[in-house]
Amino acid sequence: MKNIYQNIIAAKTANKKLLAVLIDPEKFDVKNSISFFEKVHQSITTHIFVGGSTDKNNQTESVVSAIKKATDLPIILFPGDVKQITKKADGILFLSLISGRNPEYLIEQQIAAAPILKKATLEILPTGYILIDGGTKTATQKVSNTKPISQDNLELILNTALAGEFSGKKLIYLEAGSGALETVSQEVITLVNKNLSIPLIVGGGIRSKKQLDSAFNAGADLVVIGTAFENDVSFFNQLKK
Ligand code: 1GP
Repeated sequence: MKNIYQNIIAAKTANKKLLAVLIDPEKFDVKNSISFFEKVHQSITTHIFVGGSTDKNNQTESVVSAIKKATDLPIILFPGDVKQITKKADGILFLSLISGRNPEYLIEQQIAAAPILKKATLEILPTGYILIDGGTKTATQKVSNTKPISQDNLELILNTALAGEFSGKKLIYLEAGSGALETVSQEVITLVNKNLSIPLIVGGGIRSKKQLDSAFNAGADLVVIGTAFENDVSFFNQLKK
């Protein structure tokens, strides 16, 4: 499957909002994938993201294969590191953690990934990844050993996002971190959306339809939800097509 980015742009132009379900390979039970995807398909979900801060048992590839059998939705890798790359997915968020100052996640992992991606047919989606303080120390913060930007520091968030766009990123991802206590605020989303022309992904701590709508209304083009579906698969019932 190609044209993932073109489809995101087309949706943004048409003001059609997108929802990605984030599947963490360490937590996903492949035995339940068919019933899980029955729920997904009845909901407004448009994309499947696969990834986590860690994948200790190298399960990403087998999980992606199982997901592929269960859905035709685009499967996009959201990797915590280079080991989580598998050519079996459709695309990859080629992330740079631009809110951080750790060279490992700014460029080192990307260099290690380059020869693998050169040989794969994954659609590469260059993404400026911005970690925002969600009120708790999340796995992203721990693993990347970087500090999130405070929600109050609007100027730094905006300038970081703009620097991402100007350096050629095709997407900006505002991330409060998986399981965040506070989601990225409407104020932050509105400001970044107003000033950027590339699509905006928002995720971290979204657990209700109200929070999802509020992120969309503020200007998120694509929202990512993981934990809420892991905790309670019936959440899909509130997000029916
Ligand atoms: C984390 O943005 C994603 O990388 C999703 O976060 O698990 O809190 O939904 P949640």
